[in-house]
Amino acid sequence: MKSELFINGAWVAAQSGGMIDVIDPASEQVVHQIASAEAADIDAAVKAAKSAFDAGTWSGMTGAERAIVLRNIATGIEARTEELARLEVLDNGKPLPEARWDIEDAAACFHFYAGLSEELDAEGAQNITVSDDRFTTRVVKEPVGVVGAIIPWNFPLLMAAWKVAPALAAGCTMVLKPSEVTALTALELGDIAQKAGLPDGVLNIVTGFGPSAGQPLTEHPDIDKLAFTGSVTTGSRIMQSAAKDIKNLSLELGGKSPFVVFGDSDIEQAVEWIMFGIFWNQGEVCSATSRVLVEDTIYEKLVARLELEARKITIGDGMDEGVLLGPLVNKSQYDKVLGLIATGVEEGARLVCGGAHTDIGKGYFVAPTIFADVDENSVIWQEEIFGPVVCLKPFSSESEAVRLANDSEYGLAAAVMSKDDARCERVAHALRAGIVWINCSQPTFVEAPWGGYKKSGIGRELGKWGLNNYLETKQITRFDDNSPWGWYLKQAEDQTG
Ligand code: TXE
Repeated sequence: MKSELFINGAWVAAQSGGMIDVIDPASEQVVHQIASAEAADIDAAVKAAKSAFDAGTWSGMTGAERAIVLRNIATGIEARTEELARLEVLDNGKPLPEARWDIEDAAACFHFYAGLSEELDAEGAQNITVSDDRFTTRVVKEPVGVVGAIIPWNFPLLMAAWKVAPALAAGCTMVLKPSEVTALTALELGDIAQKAGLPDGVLNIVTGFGPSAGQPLTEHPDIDKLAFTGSVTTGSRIMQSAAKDIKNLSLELGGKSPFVVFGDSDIEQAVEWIMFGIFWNQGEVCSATSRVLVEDTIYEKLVARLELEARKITIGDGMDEGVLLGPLVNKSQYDKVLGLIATGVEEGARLVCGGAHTDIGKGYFVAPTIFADVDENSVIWQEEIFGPVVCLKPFSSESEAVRLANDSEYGLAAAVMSKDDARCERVAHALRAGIVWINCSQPTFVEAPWGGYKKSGIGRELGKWGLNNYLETKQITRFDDNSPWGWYLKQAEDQTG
């Protein structure tokens, strides 16, 4: 396991010598330590990224040349899938099969952006027609420069891939700051990238706390673009830092995504997608469908079926066979989720099942938790909980369902289920969210745009939209006529004559 900072192709200790404990959330034991970077380390990392960018060792390559390295990174990740998946479980707590999925998706992300990097070459300069035919104008795409990327703890390597792969494909250099809670696989990515042939200084990885490492990164004058995934509070703070130097910014923040289930739905299918939508990854998913609106004709039946299935979920150490729900990531997330469950009870919502899971005796385990009859103005209906807690509420008409679904400061994702295709389409358009799922919840594809409306963020990751995040658009206009332009001469003539 790596513990040092990866700066300019070398593994170095934090200048202050500070370290952060790595805690296994299933056992609550300290299993490792990682360096705690501060402003001086961040400065060194940004300088390395800027020198690499200015030298053009990466930004000056063709897309096809960069694609070779990106594919090497992808195969480097694939070759270490099992080891990386186990590190993810140790760090984050998620069940091993889900961790394997993350690692495979991270590798797929590098493969995908290798392809887009090659397409950038093919796209080349696009000629556009302008209104004066004596001029010709081309539009070219160029890397935005030095990127500062800050990521959270819920999908550690995958969130790194979502930022590193498109940024590198575009020709940017970067400093990546993983979450202090789950940095182990991001550090291994540095090793994999170096072995894949990535030039020194192109990708720098610094571990550290938000205020002491993240903040100086967001404020550094040599950073051209900030890419962040995390909470709204931190996203807002980062936006303020970015404002000072007018840094390019993309934000993927939280969600409180609705799932609208109409009365004509197959109840078994609805229960399965609702469960996946909220209990997958312990509910620590920005797009988790945590507010479920159910048509009153099937509401009680669905709540009962959901309870039955939720109680069957095997809870335990993510390393153990058959476990479907691991511990929450750390003590502070555990306390936050249990605090919100207590708030829900105080607010008068019906607690169908769930709460702290204490059978194991240690670890940050929360049982699948279902609240029914939740008031639309309550804290648990409006606030992101980020745990295995689902809130249900009945509705009696399509317009009421859409109004309730859209009554949120977030707008990341939403889902609708019905056998009536026309209704699904209508509702999908009416929902104010960046991602809408019909008759399912959560499928995510590297080819498709990902991001939210309202407080859920700015910009889109993944697909070609994700690449555009890291590209500047430049017009090059030339005057092709040999004769004088004549504008000044004409003005002078008009004035004198
Ligand atoms: O997030 P933070 P936290 C939500 C979720 C969760 C809550 C708090 O509701 O319960 O946020 O989690 C870095 N300048 N999401 O506190 O603070 C930090 O070091 C620069 C939703 O872990 O947003 C980490 O690398 N950086 C979310 C990253 O920001 C700072 C996923 C995320 O941490 C910083 C995670 C600062 N001042 C939590 N302060 C999603 N959208 O998926 C912190 N950081």
